[in-house]
Amino acid sequence: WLNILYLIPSKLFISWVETSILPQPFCSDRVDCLCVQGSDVDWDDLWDQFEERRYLSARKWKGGEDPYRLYAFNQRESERIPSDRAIRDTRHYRCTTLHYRPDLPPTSIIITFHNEARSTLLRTIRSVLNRTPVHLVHEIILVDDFSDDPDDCHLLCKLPKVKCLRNGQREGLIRSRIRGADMAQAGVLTFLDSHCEVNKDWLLPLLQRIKEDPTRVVSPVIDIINLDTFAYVAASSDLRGGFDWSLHFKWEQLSPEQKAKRVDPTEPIKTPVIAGGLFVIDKAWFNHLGKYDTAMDIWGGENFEISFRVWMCGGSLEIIPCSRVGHVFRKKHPYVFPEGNANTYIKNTKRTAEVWMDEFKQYYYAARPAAQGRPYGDIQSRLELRKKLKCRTFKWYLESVYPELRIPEESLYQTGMIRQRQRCLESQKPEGQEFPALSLNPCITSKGGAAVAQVSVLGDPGGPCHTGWKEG
Ligand SMILES: [Mn+2]
Repeated sequence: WLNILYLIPSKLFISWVETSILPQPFCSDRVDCLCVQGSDVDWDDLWDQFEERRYLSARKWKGGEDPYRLYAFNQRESERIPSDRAIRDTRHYRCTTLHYRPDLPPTSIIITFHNEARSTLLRTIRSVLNRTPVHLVHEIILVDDFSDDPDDCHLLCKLPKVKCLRNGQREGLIRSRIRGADMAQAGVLTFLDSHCEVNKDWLLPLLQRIKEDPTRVVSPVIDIINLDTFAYVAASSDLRGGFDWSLHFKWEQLSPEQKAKRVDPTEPIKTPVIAGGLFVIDKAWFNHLGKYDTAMDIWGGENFEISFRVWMCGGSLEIIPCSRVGHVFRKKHPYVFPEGNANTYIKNTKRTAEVWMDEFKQYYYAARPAAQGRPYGDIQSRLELRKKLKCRTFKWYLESVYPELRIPEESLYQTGMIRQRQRCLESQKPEGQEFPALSLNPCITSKGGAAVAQVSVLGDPGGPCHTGWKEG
């Protein structure tokens, strides 16, 4: 009778599963939504069940509205482009000749978002499902950080491999990612933004580097999805992540010497910091290193913290030129920071400087005087973590990983007040304006120190130079 079982068409079996245990999303508490999916279900059937048009039309751009208003990219254009559009393979042609081991480990893909455009979020997921070998994606965990409409996320867990977690309050990127990571069942974590499109074979070279050495933390080359047209544009693969003393991230060209050393364009590029949106890390290594600093809010600065920690505590960071993922780079954040954008960035970077930068934090404060005297919470547990992991010093990091970062010469820097009799130069940021305005006001001194708005830095014009300001 075994033979008879073999004769039952598989399609028949699937139909039975569909109608019995499958898969109306279970979202009763309106918080988490874990769809029950049979393991043998045909992807095509799941796609058929997912009503894409209905999902997309519910929150569509309405004619006459500013298409940039909600997401700070062109929502209308995103909606015009199909969720499964083809994109150009932007890798170096040599990448197509590489072979990857057959025993690469599967990964849990974690995508966090807050009020993302449905068309953009869906395209991110669809690109992953279309361009990744099935057996390497254990699951796609969406973490909805308290978006206005819970259905943005919930409806998507009808899709193959997709699970949805919803925060009961706004937590920010950092705590949301930890929540996703803690839920993840695979041994490797892949963090993606919610406005990406992965390119051909993007995952294989990343997993291969981690399989060979799990202390590596690896990023793809991040191609550019144009925020106006959604055109997919190749980024240079001769870039790495760098920063200045104010902890402002920037892409840097490899130096001519570094370029000369690179005989093979498919070779990984060691990078001092990662941009932070997209990377792959071994789950046990992520946990061992202390995940993320959970006291950081919303967005920003966490990429420095994890980058310093990885390098100083025994790992390394790499950009893999044969892995390409497109990302919509925006000019501003589409969402509000409850504490204000600048305040949040200062708090997060200040925690990073205080825990990881040793005596070099003075250059951070010199470059970002507004950070002086700002509250930044308790860092005791992070200091203990650093001690427990026996991490190296920031001096070692500067010498071994980022010797190109110039240490400012003391003599070139002066911090203080610019004073004319009883009046001091003051920088104030008028409400709603991006740049601070200067004026002369009565000098303010509190507890022996100058008011932040009246501290100026005079320094070498090539170096970082910021003036503290007061939010108007
Ligand atoms: Mn992003």
